[in-house]
Amino acid sequence: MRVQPSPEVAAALDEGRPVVALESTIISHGLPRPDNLEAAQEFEEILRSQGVTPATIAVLDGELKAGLTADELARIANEEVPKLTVRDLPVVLGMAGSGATTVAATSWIADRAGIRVFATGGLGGVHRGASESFDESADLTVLGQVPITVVSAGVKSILDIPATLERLETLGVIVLGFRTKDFPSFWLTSSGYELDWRAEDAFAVAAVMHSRDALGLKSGIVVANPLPEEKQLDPVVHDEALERALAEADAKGLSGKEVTPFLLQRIVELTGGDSLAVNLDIARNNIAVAARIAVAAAEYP
Ligand code: PSU
Ligand code: MN
Repeated sequence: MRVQPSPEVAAALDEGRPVVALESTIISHGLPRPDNLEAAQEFEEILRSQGVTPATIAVLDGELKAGLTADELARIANEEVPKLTVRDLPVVLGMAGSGATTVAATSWIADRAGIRVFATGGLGGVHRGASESFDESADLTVLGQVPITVVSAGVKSILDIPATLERLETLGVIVLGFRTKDFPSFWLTSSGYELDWRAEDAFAVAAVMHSRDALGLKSGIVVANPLPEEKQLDPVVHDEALERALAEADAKGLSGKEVTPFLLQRIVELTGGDSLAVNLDIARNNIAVAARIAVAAAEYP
């Protein structure tokens, strides 16, 4: 099954120009309407302004898309589409259906299209209580298998952060703090958990990508890129909203795909929209760093 790159993405890949993949679940499930469409357009614009071609990834009418038209982007933002991880792809393609791709599915499709760098907000990970529920995002296992570089602000504090870091280690995923050894927790600059490695700039990340390839490893690289402290969510507001949202998810007995979107939406409501503004800043910040990494990787000797 071939990926259908847009003409713009196909030309950039052919000419060896930098391309950055963007996921679509953040548009369909991660951000509320109508801000989501505007955000999706802005994300692409940030890349273009740095001379990088955006490739927003989704499945539309049974085709794997890398690079969407304006109408296609609007479909992802406005239609009720399912959230797709890798195991859903054969099913949706077999039924000629459509859907938005998670970090896992976006990584898989981007790699098949020949795209090496991907920007998102936060990764999925090990949920709290996973030793009972077994709820661990397929983002982790897929990043152990796909040589993509994904820039994220760590994982959300809705997850079990130390367990997520342990699983990334087991799965062989390379984790680099971007100018820090302090793993971020999405809305907050620091999770308090220390990483083994930091990269000082985009060229350092490109050098790691190069040596990963030279070693014949297929593992992904997570570039953990924190927001500056002055832009983080107020930690007191954060802790209160988080506690309530987690208790509500528990009381509702949510499971599977529903858990992450429910928690994200409730935290936006409980913080009076503050978490949403921070979420958008995080995505912008990660996209800007991903652009620099894609440029460095394209120029790497
Ligand atoms: N984290 C965010 N925003 C999101 C998601 C995660 O900050 O929108 C989405 C991503 O698409 C991620 C997915 O890949 O949730 C993980 O879902 P699950 O936990 O069901 O695997
Ligand atoms: Mn899950």
